[in-house]
Amino acid sequence: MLTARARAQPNIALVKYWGKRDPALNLPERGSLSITLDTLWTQTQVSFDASLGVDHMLLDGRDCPEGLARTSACLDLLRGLAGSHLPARVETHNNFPTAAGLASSASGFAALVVAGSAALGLRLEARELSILARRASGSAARSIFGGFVEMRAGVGADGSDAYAVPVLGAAAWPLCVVVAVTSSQAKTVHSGPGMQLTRRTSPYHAAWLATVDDDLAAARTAIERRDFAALAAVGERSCLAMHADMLASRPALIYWIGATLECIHVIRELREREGVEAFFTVDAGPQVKVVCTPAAASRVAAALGGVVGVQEVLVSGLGGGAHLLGDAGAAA
Ligand code: 2P0
Repeated sequence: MLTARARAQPNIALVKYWGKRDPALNLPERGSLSITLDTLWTQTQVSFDASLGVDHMLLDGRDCPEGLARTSACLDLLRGLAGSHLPARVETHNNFPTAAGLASSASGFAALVVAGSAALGLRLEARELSILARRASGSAARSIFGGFVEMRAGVGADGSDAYAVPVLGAAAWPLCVVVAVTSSQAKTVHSGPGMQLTRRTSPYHAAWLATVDDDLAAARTAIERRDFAALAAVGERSCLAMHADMLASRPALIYWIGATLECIHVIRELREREGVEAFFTVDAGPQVKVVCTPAAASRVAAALGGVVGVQEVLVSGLGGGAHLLGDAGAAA
């Protein structure tokens, strides 16, 4: 039996990804920029074993038939590289609530690619791992790396230049992320189909895409200078422009609920009236993620916890990239 275990953390995009130029190869229309978290993680063990017959997947100890197709498709890429036809058993565990809207697909597929490739004896560079993770889920390409990470959209039709690169290590600017969980309902439109709907029908899509390159440049400069106010400005405007594009889809994609908007107002007020270094971002769901300095984290957590409709508040620092667990050491 060939087996390996890996751990990866979710990431939160500050300059957002919304739109695919090639859905089959999962190529993004534009780049994106994210921060990788630390205390929240997915841990995955992959065991290739001829006696299994077919692939199996367990999520938090339970059979997960709904996750099997994407998992097997990702393993097929690894098997193709290794010239293997062995079926696999995948056991994966998240230490955070899946309903927290923390892109468990990002940490999940990053951990799967790192563990699966190691189990098959493939010695892949971090860039190759990022490309393979991207094929499974666009945001997973970023969770291969820690700290501040930029996803490059690339221009090639084959996707060989569409991968993530590290921008700045987690310790070099140790920010915090406070997550306000406002709903535990499963999302109605998943990111993949949502992006396709927006690209096809939103009259604002070209305008959204036109913002991304300038926002990436502004975010890079803010990170280089450790300029929190500049990062806050770009982070909030990228999030809001993406949601404007989603809202203009036909039918409309409205991922927010009332508590989402209430959290946004609370964070803007904390910053504008009291000078608290914090800014919000929201993904394809109703949860609000607030990026702040470590000094502001308890203040932000208390403020979000006081919003009617907020069910849970999670706090994380920034962390490292996906890595192997056990004797094999770190992969990235
Ligand atoms: C992001 N999101 O940049 C954006 C913002 C959601 C909103 O990346 O179809 O689950 O698997 O490539 O990676 C979520 O998209 O999409 C996402 P697929 P994924 O974080």
